[in-house]
Amino acid sequence: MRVMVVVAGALALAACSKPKEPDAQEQAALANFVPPFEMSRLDFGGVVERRFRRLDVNNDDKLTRNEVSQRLQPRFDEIDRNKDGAISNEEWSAWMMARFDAQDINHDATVTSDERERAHEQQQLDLPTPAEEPANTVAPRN
Ligand SMILES: [Ca+2]
Ligand SMILES: [Ca+2]
Repeated sequence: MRVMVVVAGALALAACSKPKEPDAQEQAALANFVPPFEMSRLDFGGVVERRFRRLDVNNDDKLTRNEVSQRLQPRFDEIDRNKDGAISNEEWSAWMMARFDAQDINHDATVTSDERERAHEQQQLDLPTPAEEPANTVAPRN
């Protein structure tokens, strides 16, 4: 019965839609196709934690100026809220999660391709993604 309904639906659709060739615009869109991006706040929290661990080369649970990337150097003092010259895990998470929330325009705890694109246009910081900080890159510490 279910199959019948599906077949009938497909036939109805086929009857309605006129056959058409993909135009140039459509072909370009296909060629430039980027899979939709979606990152949950929870996933991002893990990414942020793993990046902290990776950047903290000397394992002292804080990031000093020489441990943060070139790109983050100008933001160092902003991230180091208590101005003690080092970024604690809490300061790091608070700042990174605030960046996430700033990009999550509709506040659904997910940053999507559209929101990311908007952030790029506004030249906001590129958020690290799970692909950049996969869960298996950091060996457990003793
Ligand atoms: Ca450190
Ligand atoms: Ca600090």
